Amino acid sequence: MSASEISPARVTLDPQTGVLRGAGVTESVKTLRQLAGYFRDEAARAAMDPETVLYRVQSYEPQPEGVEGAICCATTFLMPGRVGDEYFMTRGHYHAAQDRPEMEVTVSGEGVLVLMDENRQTRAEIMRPGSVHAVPPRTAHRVANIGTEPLVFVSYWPSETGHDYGEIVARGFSGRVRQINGKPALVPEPEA
Ligand code: PAN
Ligand code: ZN
Repeated sequence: MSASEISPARVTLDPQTGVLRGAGVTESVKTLRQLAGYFRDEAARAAMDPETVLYRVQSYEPQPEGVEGAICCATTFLMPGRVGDEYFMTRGHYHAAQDRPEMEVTVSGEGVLVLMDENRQTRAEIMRPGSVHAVPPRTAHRVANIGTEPLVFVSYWPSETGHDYGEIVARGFSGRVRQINGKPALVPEPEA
């Protein structure tokens, strides 16, 4: 029997920082300019520096988006801050293949995962280092940073999933994470 080579991983995820490195890792950045219309107080957003970086995402997708055959992962680095009383947050989305779930694992920082089902019922879970969150099928998900340092978390989803941002652009979430009397709260948002 001849020994075959044991090869190193082509991609690494630093467990301390969440940084993904290696062949096929891509990175994207979202600034305040790109989140026009997402926050409750659009005037406050428009008055801030549009080049303010809200979050960066490093992704490792072994198959292209929408093509089955892999599990993808991505680290999101979400900065601390607020637009008015609303904490910095990701855009949020449903999955295009609606029956596909997701998992979030928090690396560092303090956040809130907002989950909205297809009946627009919204609930939220606290994200802390080590917390693991199952996002069920047919559930829109968004993350808010309620802390003072970057919130870092890793997401896992099947490659065939695809992302659907349209419904959130059109109708938003039915609850927003806002600072009320100095503390974060999930506040119901009446539809316009
Ligand atoms: C995450 C998100 C990431 C950025 O990787 O894509 O946190 O949020 P938005 O995509 O909503 O801007 C994920 O949910 N992947 O499916
Ligand atoms: Zn997702």
